[in-house]
Amino acid sequence: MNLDLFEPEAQDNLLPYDGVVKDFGLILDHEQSQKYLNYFLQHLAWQHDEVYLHGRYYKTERKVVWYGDDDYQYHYSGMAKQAHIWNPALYRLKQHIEQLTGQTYNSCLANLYENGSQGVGWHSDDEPSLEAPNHNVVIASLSLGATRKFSFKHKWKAKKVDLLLHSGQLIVMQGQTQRYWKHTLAKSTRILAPRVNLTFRYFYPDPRQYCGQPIPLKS
Ligand SMILES: O=C(O)CCC(=O)C(=O)O
Repeated sequence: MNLDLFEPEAQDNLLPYDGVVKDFGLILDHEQSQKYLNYFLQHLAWQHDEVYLHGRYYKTERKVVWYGDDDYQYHYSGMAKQAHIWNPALYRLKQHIEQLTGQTYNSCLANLYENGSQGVGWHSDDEPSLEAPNHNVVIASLSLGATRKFSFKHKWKAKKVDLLLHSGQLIVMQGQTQRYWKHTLAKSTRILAPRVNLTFRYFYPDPRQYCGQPIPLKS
């Protein structure tokens, strides 16, 4: 796919304090977003996610897949996941997003919501493997497909920020965002179309290098 891409400027911080979320607006036009959506729906190795919460295993309705520079093992929600080596179209998008955001990403966690009955609950992406020594986690998040409501709530203060994420829109969560804020993708039965979300991240293959605690590996 050889797609021309816009060069948007990031807007000011969408959070009032304790973190930075930048909106780069639409980095793909409608036709480009639709092409990428259809391509990724068909060509990424989607699987239902598995999480271990409160002593029980659950399979999520949404599907996920993780790609990266290497076959990294990644841990979240009590489970170990294995990355696939980059899909070429995903890699090209990663390079473009690196140029736009001035950051480097070595992995991408992709999410597929078949329709509005699927979402993701309140959480923060604060695993040690994503944290640089200064706790700065940078996550570039590109939306493709159905417009969905994405919200932040502060972990300790009564503050909430709601956004609508449109097809082709890029936001970047950085600074102390994951430390102070949780985020969620709300469900809505009125939404019938699929949405793919690509979260480009920098993964630290040996988190023990950056924090004192070893992470127990699950078999
Ligand atoms: O689909 C989204 O926009 C959110 C995904 C998300 O919260 C995550 O991957 O941590």
